[in-house]
Amino acid sequence: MKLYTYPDAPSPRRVQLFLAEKGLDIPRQTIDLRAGEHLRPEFAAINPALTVPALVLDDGTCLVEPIAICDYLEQVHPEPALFGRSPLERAMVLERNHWIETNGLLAVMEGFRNRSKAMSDRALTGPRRVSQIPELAERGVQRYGWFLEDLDRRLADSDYVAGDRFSLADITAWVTLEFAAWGIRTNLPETLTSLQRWHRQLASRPAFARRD
Ligand SMILES: N[C@@H](CCC(=O)N[C@@H](CS)C(=O)NCC(=O)O)C(=O)O
Repeated sequence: MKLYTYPDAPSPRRVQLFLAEKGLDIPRQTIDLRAGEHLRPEFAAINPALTVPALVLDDGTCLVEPIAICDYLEQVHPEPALFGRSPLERAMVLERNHWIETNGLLAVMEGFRNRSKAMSDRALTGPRRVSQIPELAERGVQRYGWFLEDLDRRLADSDYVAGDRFSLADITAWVTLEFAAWGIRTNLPETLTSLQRWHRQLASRPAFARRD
């Protein structure tokens, strides 16, 4: 197994936090996105979508969606369980995770990729040139604000994003907040106290305290 990654970018960071929480260390190679290494033919031969993470299995299969990579690792290494421990818990983790991806991660991505100078003809990942839409950047930032308010309300009723147990959904939410801090320069408002409490709780976990 080998993981192609770039630790500073949100999607690979999700997988790396998942691995750290599992206590797994698998061989990895950094693909420097800033240097454009993901656009080179050598990496296109591994992942034609030109994105990281990419997990190449021993039989040559390549998984490129964080949810699929994490699910595979969960099946192969079930402990500690990060997708819940019952059918209902698993459904809640997947439900919340999808909600965070759609309303949080995607909103930040729209905000970042549609206004960053470095992304001027790369508003979407992949091999095609895609122009920026400034209005989409604005809407992404607005949508992220709504996401934070909604997440804060949800966290008023539970310790973690998908209930009383730490899960993949917490990793996705944490990475979304990190991405927003540098990607659209939006930090967590002091007024969102449940979110602040959750954030302190996660920051004390060893996997979250270090960067690798
Ligand atoms: N479908 C994957 C896409 C992964 C993705 O977009 N990765 C970004 C880094 S976070 C990337 O490789 N970007 C390359 C680029 O900007 O061209 C996901 O939803 O996570």
